[in-house]
Amino acid sequence: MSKNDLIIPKDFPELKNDAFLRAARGEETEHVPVWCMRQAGRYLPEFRKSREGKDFFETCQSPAACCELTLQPLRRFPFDAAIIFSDILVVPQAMGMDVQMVPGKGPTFPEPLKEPEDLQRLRAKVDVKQELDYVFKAITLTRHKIEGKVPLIGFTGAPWTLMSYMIEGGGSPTHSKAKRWLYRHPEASHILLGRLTDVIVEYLLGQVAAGAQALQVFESHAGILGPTEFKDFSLPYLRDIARRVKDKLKENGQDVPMIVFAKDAHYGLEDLSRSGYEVVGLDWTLDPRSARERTGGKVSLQGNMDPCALYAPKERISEIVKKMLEGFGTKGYIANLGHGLYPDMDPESVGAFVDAVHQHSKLLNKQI
Ligand code: 1CP
Repeated sequence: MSKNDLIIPKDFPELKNDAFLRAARGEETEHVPVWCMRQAGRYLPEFRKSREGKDFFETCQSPAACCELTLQPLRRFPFDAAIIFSDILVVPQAMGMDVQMVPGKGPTFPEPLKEPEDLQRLRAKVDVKQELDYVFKAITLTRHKIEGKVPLIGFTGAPWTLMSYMIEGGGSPTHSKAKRWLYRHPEASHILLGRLTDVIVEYLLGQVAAGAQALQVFESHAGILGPTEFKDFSLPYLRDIARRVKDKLKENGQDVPMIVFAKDAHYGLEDLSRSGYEVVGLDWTLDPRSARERTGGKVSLQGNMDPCALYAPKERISEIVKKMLEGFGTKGYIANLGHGLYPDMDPESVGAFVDAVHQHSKLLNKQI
């Protein structure tokens, strides 16, 4: 195979481990599949070495670098899925905003949106194929290089989460600038959320065309909204994304499972379970049994161990995992953390987590 063939999205190697895809569809699996949010991240020394001295978004724009970073955790741990290395903020960049990764500070927008007039600064028509082609190339290359070991997940930020970064200009404890828009400029907020939704739909479809086998939508800032604002400014767009992506894929005879992860949206769990996604991702504030009851077996669930439980000794990690598996049950369940791994976590603890999920779920399956 020549180098160029690796960026053509066809003739991908056959998938060997489909446990993640089957669990996403609610089917039985021999073991519960497991992956970790931020599994390609700074807790791995090889990740820090690859990233050393390189600009974050330049790395995101290099398909070869994204492929390498995506594959690194798979060389260490028997994860059942990989997530493409990228960032949610590539979407505001594609819409014409400048975003820089400032070491020690995180993502920064030098010129955030301040007032509704600033929407004029965004590109009127976003050529998703052209602007985000580097992500599509990274997905295609990785899909070839992963050699069918596990499925490759594509992702995006959800409209509200992206809107909040575009207005705040970076991370924020209160998101009060972005929430000010919701209360003061509801119409302009809906216009922005609608424009983000249009780009996101095209972006996700492009990721599937490039080779993504599942899609996760990160509504990381759901928890900053209350139930009323969530129903008004987040949920309709999450639904719209699932419906439009699924309709279009169906037209092409395709179907990929979609996961919605709305962090801290415990108030919206019932709504999320009816929002058109196969899987609902949960943060650690939800009890597994009650999450199953509240979602009525309609969707598969993903999550939700407290990431900080990885600071516990290995034996304790194993006990926590066992309890989590008993709570969720082993069918229609994908094990994960309730949020991303932190940079100071010990890779060995991540290995202990993955092994505990595989071991306990096989044992629990035998007891049924
Ligand atoms: O150089 C570095 O290592 C910087 C740290 C880092 C990494 C590893 C950032 C900066 N982004 C990423 C990669 C990334 N981001 C992935 C890919 C790989 C993987 O998960 O294994 C994914 C899925 C994301 C998604 C992402 N970026 C989210 C959603 C998930 C979540 O954490 O809730 C969010 C909110 C971001 C924004 C972002 N990017 C980076 C940081 C530090 C942040 C958070 C900033 C803040 O709000 O304070």
